Amino acid sequence: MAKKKDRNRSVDPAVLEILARTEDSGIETAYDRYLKMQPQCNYGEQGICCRICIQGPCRITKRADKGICGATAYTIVARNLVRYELGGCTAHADHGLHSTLLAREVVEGRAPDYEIKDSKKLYAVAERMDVSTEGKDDKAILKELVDIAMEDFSRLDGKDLHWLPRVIVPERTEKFQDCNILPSSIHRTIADAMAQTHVGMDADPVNLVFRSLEVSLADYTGEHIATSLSDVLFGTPKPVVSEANMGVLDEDYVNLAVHGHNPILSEMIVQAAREMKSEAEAAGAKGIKCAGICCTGNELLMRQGVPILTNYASQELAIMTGAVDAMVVDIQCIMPGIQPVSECFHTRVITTSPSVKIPGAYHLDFDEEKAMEKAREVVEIAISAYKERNKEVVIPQVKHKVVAGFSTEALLDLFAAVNPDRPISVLTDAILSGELRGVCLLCGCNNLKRIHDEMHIEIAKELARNDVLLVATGCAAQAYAKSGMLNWDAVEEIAGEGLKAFLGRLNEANKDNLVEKLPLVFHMGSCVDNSRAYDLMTYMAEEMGMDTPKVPYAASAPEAMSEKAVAIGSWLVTLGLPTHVGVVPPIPGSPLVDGIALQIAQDVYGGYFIWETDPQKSAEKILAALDERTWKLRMHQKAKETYETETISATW
Ligand code: BF8
Ligand code: SF4
Repeated sequence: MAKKKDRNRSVDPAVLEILARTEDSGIETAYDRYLKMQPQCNYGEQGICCRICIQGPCRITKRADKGICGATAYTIVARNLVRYELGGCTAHADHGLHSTLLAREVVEGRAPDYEIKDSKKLYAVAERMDVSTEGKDDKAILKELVDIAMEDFSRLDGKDLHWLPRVIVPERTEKFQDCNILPSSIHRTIADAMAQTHVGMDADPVNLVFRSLEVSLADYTGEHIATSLSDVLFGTPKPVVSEANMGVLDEDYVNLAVHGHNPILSEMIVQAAREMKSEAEAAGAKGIKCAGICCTGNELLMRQGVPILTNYASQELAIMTGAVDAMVVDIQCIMPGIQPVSECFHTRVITTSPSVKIPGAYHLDFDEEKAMEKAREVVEIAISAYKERNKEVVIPQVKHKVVAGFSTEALLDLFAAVNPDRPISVLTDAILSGELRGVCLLCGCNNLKRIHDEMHIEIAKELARNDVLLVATGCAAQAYAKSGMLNWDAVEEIAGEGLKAFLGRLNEANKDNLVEKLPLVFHMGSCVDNSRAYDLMTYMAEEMGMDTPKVPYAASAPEAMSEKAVAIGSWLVTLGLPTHVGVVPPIPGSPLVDGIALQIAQDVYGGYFIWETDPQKSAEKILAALDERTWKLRMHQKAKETYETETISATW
């Protein structure tokens, strides 16, 4: 597919409108900087540039086939890969640990504005973690979960993680023990892997890649802890109706954009905004509208029905509407570019984490002990900025209805209306009968190397036409929200007959509980909520009595960008999924490491990567991967019925 050479690198009409309007404004965004950055360094793109020690940078060329220390291309590529995953794993660990520390404060009574909102989830997590609940109150149960999580972050005694083996099928745990990649603790794995990649340490690419997979499992564990504890503290999402895209802003209101990843702050801000309507009215506004960007946006949409403003690539453009009075950010995926753009308007950028400060932005140290007070301060800043609007407000009138809130629990509830005894069999039976061709998780970021949102949308449409049940998280889910694919109209317009029949049956069975019909794509939440999507895979594997690589479930990250996405992609593969990536990561500089990712991973773990940049071909490859698994399953099923044998080996 030809790369677009101009700055209009998006298929989102709201984004294109703002880009066109600001062509000569002199305001620079990621869309301009992407062009200025061309051509990007080929050595970097291939993964064969090493900056691990300051004898470097060393790059592998025809003339110099080794770095100064003697590291070859395969060592350099593999080592860089471990470092990418470490970046991702530490980010998720930071998020998961923060949730754990907040839970501890709640238990100890030091975070008065928070509480245990979802006892049912608390009991469910306790059961999975083998924590007995008998005779204990909720806080005592939560304390035990906090202790388990804390130990899983910090253990140094070499014993296995507690959390991970309890949320995956036992065959996976055995595989990881056999291959020696089951982490002992999250922080220990991070430290070991960092040490292993120092100059003069590991040169063996296979050993390095195996370590990277251990890092990815530590990453998964951090995400699972984050999601589980967030549900306990803020509630497990259930179906909710909202809207998405720039049109959710309203000139007559104080508009507060909430951006980042962690619901700890944003949940409070939304509550404060609801309570401070009269202050906004006193300033001349009709009220306060919160709207989300990136994964904090997803968290708020899922639990509070807060509209989605936009996703990663277009975060600066939201400010260029002139309607955003404040943008409050917590952690991760916050472009430093938002601050200079905000200076061209009245918009206040407010940072809140000690690890995220941007020169020129207002910094407010968020403190869980005084959460509501701090949240009110943020809202006050937005209200006072509203009074200082100094430019014409131009809001693209683009927005779509969104039906979201599909936690794994919410999906199982939908299935339970059809089959209360074995809810998950509603999904697995639909695959075995041929009604559905499988499940695909659509996830990951925006990457300016691609046309913003284009590949997310095209792949999803093609898979839906071919009867694949779609679940989505992260910026991918926001691409669907913004383009009108998270509602029933999209089902009518796009879904194949099988998918339509399946969703129709669920609608019918749930008609007394649903306010809106089901969407084409099920929004499962933020990027840490990929753990929800994988829980679904685990339940399917349990129902079918087999290891995950036999389950017709694939993943796709069409615009992967962040180190977190690299870590997620790696655990998806390690946990048994064919995983498509639409941006070739910096690996091909070593055919050996590339071969491990594309082929050897499959031989060992059953999951594997697919690099494909063309949307149509990507969809075809994902369908082929699903069909291969479904075909085998049906053959086994037939053999079982004909010869009355057991299903052949459950393990991979
Ligand atoms: O954690 S999808 S750009 S916002 S990294 Fe970031 Fe990527 Fe978006 Fe959410 Ni995930
Ligand atoms: Fe060069 Fe080796 Fe140092 Fe890397 S570790 S920068 S290859 S000398």
